[in-house]
Amino acid sequence: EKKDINVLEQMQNMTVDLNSKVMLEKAEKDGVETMYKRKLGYKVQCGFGLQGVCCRNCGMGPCRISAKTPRGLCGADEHTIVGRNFARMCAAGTAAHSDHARDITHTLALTCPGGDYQVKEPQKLIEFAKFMDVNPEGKDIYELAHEVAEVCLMEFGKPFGVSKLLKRAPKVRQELWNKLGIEPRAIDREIATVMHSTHIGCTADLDSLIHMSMRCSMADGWAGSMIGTMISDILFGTPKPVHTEANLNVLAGNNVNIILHGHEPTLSEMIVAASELPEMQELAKEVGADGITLSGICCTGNELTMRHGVKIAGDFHQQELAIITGAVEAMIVDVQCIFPALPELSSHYHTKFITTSPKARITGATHMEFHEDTAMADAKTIVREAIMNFKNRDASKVLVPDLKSEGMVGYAEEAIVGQLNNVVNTQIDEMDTIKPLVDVLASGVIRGVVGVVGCNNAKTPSNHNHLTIIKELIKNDFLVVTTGCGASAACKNGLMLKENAPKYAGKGLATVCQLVDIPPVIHLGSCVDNSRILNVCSIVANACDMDISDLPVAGCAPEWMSEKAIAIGTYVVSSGIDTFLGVMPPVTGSSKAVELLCGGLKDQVGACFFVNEDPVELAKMIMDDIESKRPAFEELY
Ligand code: SF4
Ligand code: MSK
Repeated sequence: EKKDINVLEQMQNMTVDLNSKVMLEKAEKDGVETMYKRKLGYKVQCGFGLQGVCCRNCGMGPCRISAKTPRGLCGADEHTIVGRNFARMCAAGTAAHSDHARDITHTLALTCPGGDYQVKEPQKLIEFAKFMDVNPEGKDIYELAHEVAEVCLMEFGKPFGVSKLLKRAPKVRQELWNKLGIEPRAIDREIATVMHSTHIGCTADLDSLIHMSMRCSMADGWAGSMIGTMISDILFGTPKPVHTEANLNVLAGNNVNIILHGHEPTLSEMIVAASELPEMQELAKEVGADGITLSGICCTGNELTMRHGVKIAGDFHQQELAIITGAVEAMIVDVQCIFPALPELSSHYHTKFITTSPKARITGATHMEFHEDTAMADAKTIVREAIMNFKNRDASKVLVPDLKSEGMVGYAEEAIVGQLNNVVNTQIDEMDTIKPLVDVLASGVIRGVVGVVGCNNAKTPSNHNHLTIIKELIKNDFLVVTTGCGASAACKNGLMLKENAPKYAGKGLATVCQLVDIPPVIHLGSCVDNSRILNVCSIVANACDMDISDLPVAGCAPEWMSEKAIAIGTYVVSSGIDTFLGVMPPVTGSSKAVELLCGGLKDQVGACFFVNEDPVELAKMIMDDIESKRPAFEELY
């Protein structure tokens, strides 16, 4: 008995989310396992892995670098092994984001009048077509959509030239990338190049490995993610500020609860449409429910909340806890960040765990494959399956914790800039329009803008770093923009409520929030939407005739865990934005890698990584860094 209490307390100490603590207690009572429990089993994690000095890139390995074995069997030293492992993380992250973008682009190619997928933002399509050198003159909007899709798909595998999308960046930055040789070519080519060059017997030079990591990650941020975000807006609409609620209490008592988890909006948008059909609503009533409640986890949650106000059930670390409420009829997943533990966990409750993508099948799941060309029919089948499962809910197993918070979400570039100009959805390439944003920055009313983004990591208590850093920043008049699970953490804790600006924000920021009616923490969307941050930075830098590295901005991933986050951090640094991490990447086994990533890159691209596991200290480092840039920025402006 004593031991159990101890275990529970230890698990509860691994999160600051009060709902999560309640659900961990229920997990113990129900006798089910969660990530928190498994983490307790990992008393000591592998030191070689933590330092990035384990190599298994060939069958002679694994080789692990230590004082006794300073080289792998092939002679690779710690710098080569760490560099190769880092590059492969960047390649995996780039592949994930960009493959997501590829699917969205294929969906654009499927659009037709009256079809399941249509062009919701024709004007944005026309502007994007021009940007991609496609002439929209005299073309039907669907003819144009198909042509743009083809041109974008070429960005994945074109044989010659660098990414077309780089021209969004300030000229001076483009020239720097060119000089350094880190302009990404075709997206798939950059991923393949990293995989090839990190094969046994290829690159054994740290500088070169980090350079190819940067070029590959740039293919993520400036090409793959940029395309993913742009085409999502064209297909599903540019997000506009909308009210939402967040945390597990959004699960409704007598409704059919469907949770969408994963990343790609092609599936989830169709599930939203299917669940709103009268036939589905009626079916829900027939089975004894009051209605259907959709909610989201991870980036699908962000995509849906910012376009439809669909509620956020939770973040990455709450995916198991949602099922443990016993109130979820179906968890529908597509790709990325989905725990393989979920099918087994679901089997203890009535929850149907449904995989939909051939790219992410999980043993034990109900697999109901979703195809874009039969999208609505597939979505209806899946929603029906969830509704029919309502009768299996066991009231004795249900416990929905009490807390949720409200917030305003869905600030795309247009809304951020437009709202500061008091006009939503305006054109944003004119200095006139962007001037209010630059003015509040230059005057120092807002000291800087920080993108606090990314995951939850079991190396830190869930949400603790995110919340500590965000609160420190806004208290000191730094505006925070956020995406991914960081955004969920902020929303769950009331930081996206305009009314809370006076409570949490410093005087300058609170005044701006009140004047232009924005919350102190701005919801920018999902992980691929970090490309929106690049976009806004470019617009501001171009308007001020500066480089991105001159701006009083920073990136921060306080609880990063995924390979995508490493790719994001690397493209953000390559774009000239200092990036602050709350968890050390697996590079400490190479002193040269640490020196380069956390210092040397500054001389090359004007930015580098900073790492500190204490969130208060990390926040201070961010603020000091931005303050050190302010005099030059003010002078330039
Ligand atoms: Fe060992 Fe070299 Fe093979 Fe890596 S590539 S496993 S260091 S022999
Ligand atoms: S979902 S990548 S845990 S932010 Fe995009 Fe959250 Fe990180 Fe997955």
